[in-house]
Amino acid sequence: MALLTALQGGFGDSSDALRIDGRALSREDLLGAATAVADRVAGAPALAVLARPSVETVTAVVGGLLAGVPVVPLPPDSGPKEREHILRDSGAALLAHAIGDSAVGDSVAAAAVSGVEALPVDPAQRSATTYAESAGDATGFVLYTSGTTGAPKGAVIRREAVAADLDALAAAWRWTAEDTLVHGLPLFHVHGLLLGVLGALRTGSRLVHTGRPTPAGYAAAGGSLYFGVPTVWSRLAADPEAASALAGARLLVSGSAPLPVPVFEKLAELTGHAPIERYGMTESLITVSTRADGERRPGSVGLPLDGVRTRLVGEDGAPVPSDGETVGELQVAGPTLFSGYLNRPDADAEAWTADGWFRTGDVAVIGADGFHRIVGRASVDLIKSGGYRIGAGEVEAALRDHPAVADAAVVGAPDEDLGQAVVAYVIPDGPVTGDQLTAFVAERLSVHKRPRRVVLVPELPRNAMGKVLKKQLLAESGER
Ligand code: MCA
Ligand code: AMP
Repeated sequence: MALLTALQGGFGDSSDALRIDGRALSREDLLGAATAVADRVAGAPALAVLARPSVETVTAVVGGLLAGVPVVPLPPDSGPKEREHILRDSGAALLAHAIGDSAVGDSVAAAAVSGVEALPVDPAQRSATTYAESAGDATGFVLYTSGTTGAPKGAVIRREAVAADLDALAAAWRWTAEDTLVHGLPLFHVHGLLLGVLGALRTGSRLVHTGRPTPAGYAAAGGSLYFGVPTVWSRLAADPEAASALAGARLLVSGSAPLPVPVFEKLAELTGHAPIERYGMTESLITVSTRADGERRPGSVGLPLDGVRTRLVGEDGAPVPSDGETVGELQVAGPTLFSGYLNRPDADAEAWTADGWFRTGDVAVIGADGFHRIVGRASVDLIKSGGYRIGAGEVEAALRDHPAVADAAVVGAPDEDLGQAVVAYVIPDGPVTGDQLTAFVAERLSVHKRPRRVVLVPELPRNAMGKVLKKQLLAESGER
C-alpha cells in the first residue's frame, strides 16, 4: 500500500487541501509538483531538505518519498557546524530548498563544502511519472536528534514504521478525512513533519499549517484536530479569547514534552476539551497515547498504541511491576521503532537490549489499568525546551570551542513557558560576556540550543571523581 494513501489515491481533494503559512495547494497539485522533484532526485543516496515551514518543503519531502530516496530534513536555523555534520553524516547528495529563497546562501555554501548539490524546488512544476511504491523496510527518513553528548545522531526510520504509527494514531484519535488538522510546528521532526504533514497525506484530512504555532494562528484556523507542544498549549491557555475559538474543535493533542496539569485543566476549562496527551520519541515514533474514546487523565500519557509493547525495567535490569507506584526505565518494542542510528554502532549498542527492546531513557510508572505516567528522564543531560530535544554535551562542546572558555556545564532549568530552559555555567578564561557566548553558540548550533542564560562562575561543583554535580547546578538555577 502507498505510504501517502490519500495523496496517491486522490480521494476527496480540494483546492486548499494543504495550506501552509498562507499558501494553498490541492493534493493533485502537490502530487504533480512532488513528482517533478522525484524525477530529479530518483537514484540519489539521500535527499536533504532545508525544512522551513513552506509548500516547497512539503513538495521536496513528498518528492523524495515518491522516488524512494531517504529524506533528511535539515533544521533551517541550524548553525554551520551542525548543518555540515548532518549533510556529511547522512550522505545526502542533494539539498532541496525553495526556489528564490534569499536566505538559503549559508546552507548552499555549507552544501558546497560537503559536495552536496543545491536543488531549487518550484511548486509550479508538474510531472506525471509514476513510481513503484518502495519496500516497507526501505528508509523513509533519517532524522537527526541529540544524545547526551556529541553531535546529533541520525535515526533511520523505515517507511513501514511511519505507516504503522500513523494508522495506530488514526485509530486512537479517530483521525479521518473529515478532519482539518491545524498546527504550526517545525517541519524537521516527527511531531510537525511525520504526524503533522504525512498524517494528513495518509488520512486525507485537510492541513492548515500556521507558519508559527501562535495562539492567534490557531484561533483563526478553524480546524477540528490541533497539534501542539506544551509551550504552545500553555501560551494558548494564557490567551482566553484565542482559546475559546477552539471550542468548535474535535480534539486537541499535546506531545513532545510533559503537559503540566494546570495547563491541561485551564485548556479544558477554556475550550471545553480535555486534551489528548501522547508520548513518543524520534527513535520510536509515537508509542503511547490517551484515546479519543477513552479517559483523558491529566498527567498521564495513556495506553500503548495498537501493536506497541511497553515494559518497565529497574536499575538492575529486572522487570518492575505495573502497580501505579514503582518507577522504572520505560522500554518499548513494536512496528514503529527505528532501525538504528546511522554510522553509530556504539549508540545502537547502548540503545537496544539483548532481547530487542529500545531503551527510551525515560522514567515512568504504569498503573494496573495500563495507564502510563512519564516521571522524567534518567539523564539530566537531555534537555527538553519548548519541545526541542537538546543534548547538554553538544552545547558544552560548542562553548568550550570559545577561546575565553575554560570549562562549561549546561543544565535544563525549570521554566514555566518552555518546560526547561538551557542555562550554561561557564568558567571564563579571559574577558567574555554571556551575550558573546550565546552568539558564539548560535553560529554553531540551532537557535533553540542557545543558552537562554549564561552564568559566569569561578568554578563548577564537582564530586570526588571530578564529575560536575549537575543536580546542584539545577537546584541553583531554580533559585534565580
Ligand atoms: C530563541 N530565541 C533566542 C534564544 N532562543 N534569542 C536569544 N537567545 C536565545 N537563547 C529567539 C527565537 O529565535 C525567536 O526569535 C524568539 O527568541 C522567541 O523564541 P522562543 O521563546 O523560543 O519562542 P518561539 O520561537 O515562539 O518558540 C517556542 C515554540 C518552539 C514555538 C514552542 O519552541 C517550537 O516550535 N517548538 C516545537 C518543537 C518540536 O516540534 N518538537 C518536536 C520534536 P524570532 O521571533 O526573531 O524568530 S519530535 C518529538 O519530540 C517526539 C517524537 C514527540 O513526542 O513529538
Ligand atoms: P524527541 O527525540 O525530540 O522526539 O524527544 C523525545 C523525548 O520527549 C522523550 O524521550 C520524552 O522525554 C519527551 N516526551 C515526548 N512526549 C512526552 C510526553 N507526552 N510527556 C513527557 N515527555 C515526553
